[in-house]
Amino acid sequence: MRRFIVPTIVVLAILMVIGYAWAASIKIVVEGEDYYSIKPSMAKAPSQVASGKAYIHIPLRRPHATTETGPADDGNARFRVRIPSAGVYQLWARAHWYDACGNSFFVVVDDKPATIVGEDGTYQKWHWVKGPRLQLTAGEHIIRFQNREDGAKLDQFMLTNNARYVPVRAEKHTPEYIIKPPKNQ
Ligand SMILES: [Ca+2]
Repeated sequence: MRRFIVPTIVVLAILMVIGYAWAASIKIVVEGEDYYSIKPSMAKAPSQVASGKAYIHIPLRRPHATTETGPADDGNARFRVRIPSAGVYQLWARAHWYDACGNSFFVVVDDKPATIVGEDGTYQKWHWVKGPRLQLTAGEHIIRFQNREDGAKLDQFMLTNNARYVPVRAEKHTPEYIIKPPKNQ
């Protein structure tokens, strides 16, 4: 009988570990247009190719800034996100950059110092950009995407506690984690 009990326990233990890892893997996907509040020059725009048929962006200025002169304003979008359990979350942004002078946002989480998302070399194409790793407590957090350069667009962003996950296409958004403003506001 013992011959069977030991392997059974091992198999059950492995299944429990797999189950725990599966259950503990959290993906929070927020559409750029699901902001709680927005301040110009950040603006919402329609799109046939963006997820949810919309994105937010810092519209191109004429003339487009061709040097790293700093943003013209503090236009931003604020998101209220409910984190289900405390942990380290990787931020990803599904972005579309105009050029080397239009390829980043500031990201501010709660009252922490701003970090930069972007500065990569993929232009004129929606793609996922790896952002900072964030230590987050369970509960509500405010995430702000803010103007750093004109010509930067945001379709979605994602927070995941699965450090190995690399998004490729647009992700299915998860409204259960997003706090929306009351209607008629
Ligand atoms: Ca979108």
